[in-house]
Amino acid sequence: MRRKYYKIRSESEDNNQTDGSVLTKVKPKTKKPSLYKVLMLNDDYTPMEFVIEVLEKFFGKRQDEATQIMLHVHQKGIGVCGIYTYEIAETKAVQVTNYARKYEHPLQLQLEKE
Ligand code: TYC
Repeated sequence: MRRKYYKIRSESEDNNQTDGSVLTKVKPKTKKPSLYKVLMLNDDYTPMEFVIEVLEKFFGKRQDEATQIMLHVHQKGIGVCGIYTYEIAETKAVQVTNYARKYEHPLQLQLEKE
């Protein structure tokens, strides 16, 4: 949850409250960046062990988490590896794709805006 901040203005700046002061909503100057899901797609050829390794290496998952995500993707066809800002999500997808191709696996990833 984002907090709203209020600036207390003097009577000379505006007039509203009985004591002469005024509460003015202050707009946050920064915007939260949009987030993107990195999705992993199932295929018939990439070894399960390789997918688990990728989830550990590139997405910082522990072995038990990585195994769960891999099995979810294997059974449902698609699953979330992580959620990041665009640049990071894109970089991870490219790095994993390159790593998979190096070992000649057809593993595919997609980005989806949250
Ligand atoms: N379906 C693959 C197999 O049976 C395993 C796999 C899981 C592949 C997840 C890709 O994103 C994937 N070897």
